[in-house]
Amino acid sequence: MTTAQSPDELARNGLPVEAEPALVPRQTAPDNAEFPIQQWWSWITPTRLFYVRSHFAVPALDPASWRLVVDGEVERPLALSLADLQALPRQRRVATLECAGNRRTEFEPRPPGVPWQDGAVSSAEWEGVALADVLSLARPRAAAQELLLEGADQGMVAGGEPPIRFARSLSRERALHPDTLLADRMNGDPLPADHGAPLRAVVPGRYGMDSVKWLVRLRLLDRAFDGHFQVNDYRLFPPAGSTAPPRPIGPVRVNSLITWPAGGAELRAGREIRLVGYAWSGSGAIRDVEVSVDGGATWKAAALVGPEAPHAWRLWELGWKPEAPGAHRLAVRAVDSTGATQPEQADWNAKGYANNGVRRLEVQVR
Ligand SMILES: Nc1nc2c(c(=O)[nH]1)N[C@H]1C(S)=C(S)[C@@H](COP(=O)(O)O)O[C@H]1N2
Ligand SMILES: [Mo]
Repeated sequence: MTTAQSPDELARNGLPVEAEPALVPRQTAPDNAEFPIQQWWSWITPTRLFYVRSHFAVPALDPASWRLVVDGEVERPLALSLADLQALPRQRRVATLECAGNRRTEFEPRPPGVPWQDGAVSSAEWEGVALADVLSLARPRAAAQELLLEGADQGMVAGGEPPIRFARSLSRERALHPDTLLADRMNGDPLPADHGAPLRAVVPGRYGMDSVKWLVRLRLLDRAFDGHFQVNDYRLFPPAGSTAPPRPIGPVRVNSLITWPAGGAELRAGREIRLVGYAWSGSGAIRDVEVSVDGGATWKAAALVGPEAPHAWRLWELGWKPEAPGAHRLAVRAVDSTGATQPEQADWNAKGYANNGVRRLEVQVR
């Protein structure tokens, strides 16, 4: 069983791959880039290939003078240094992060926003401390309903002045969940600047925006946070002209992708290859992955391979020997342990979030 494949190993699979996979830029200043999902298949995404989604320029933070302020509805306001945090019990979790805008470009018509294809998703081993342990030092009051997480990064947003910081709130329950971390290490190394150094939140099961990077403040609130990134962004907005209220995005939806072959690949008739890919869900384990090589007429169960963890994606694979020359339409869909599966097409929404429609692509057999 192979769970990580270098370009050489992939080429032996009969599929053309780049020699040096690299992040795929989708926007510059600030830099936003995708994991090259057609070029790499492993449970843990190498840090240099982990997608980057930043609303503003990366803030320069000096780890020596950096402090994490904990205030608001607490008995004991705090300003913690990195050393203070590192003295708490250490935790490690493998968790997948997916940007809510992943697969936005597959919506028709295409909503505005970073033009993500399907690589705004990656997995890493995060190391740090439980957010609950940090909060218990500050002793939240009974009135505390939400936890506001503030990043040090700031900039202007449409329709607003002065510059604002990136900030998101979590329910009290989610903030105290034992799997919600404040991470200072990623894949065994100190957290890199792009991914939130010196400290970021990692909120498994939720879309990426809750995993606030460059954390500088945790503020307990006695009411619902109504800042820009909570109410003007990151909700499912109806089409223009509709009076329907925006809906919450909710947990990461069950989703799956085909790594190989890529759309447009040329395969040889009579030669067996392995179809491989990823499947994940924010609500439970992946129970099944089904693959079709005939446009969705028939489906076969793929094998789930490699390691598993409660908040991490699963690798899948399926052998296939294409016989008939011509175009073949491939499709993949996953089912999670709650029984949730992928819709033929996800509901269109004005900002293009949470697209988990059945993934389809076409390959040529010669
Ligand atoms: N401070 C801050 N935190 C942030 C963001 C940001 O712009 N600023 N982007 C969020 C979004 S939308 C996503 S998808 C994830 C991406 O994390 P990554 O860049 O490590 O992949 O970070 C989240 N945390
Ligand atoms: Mo995101």
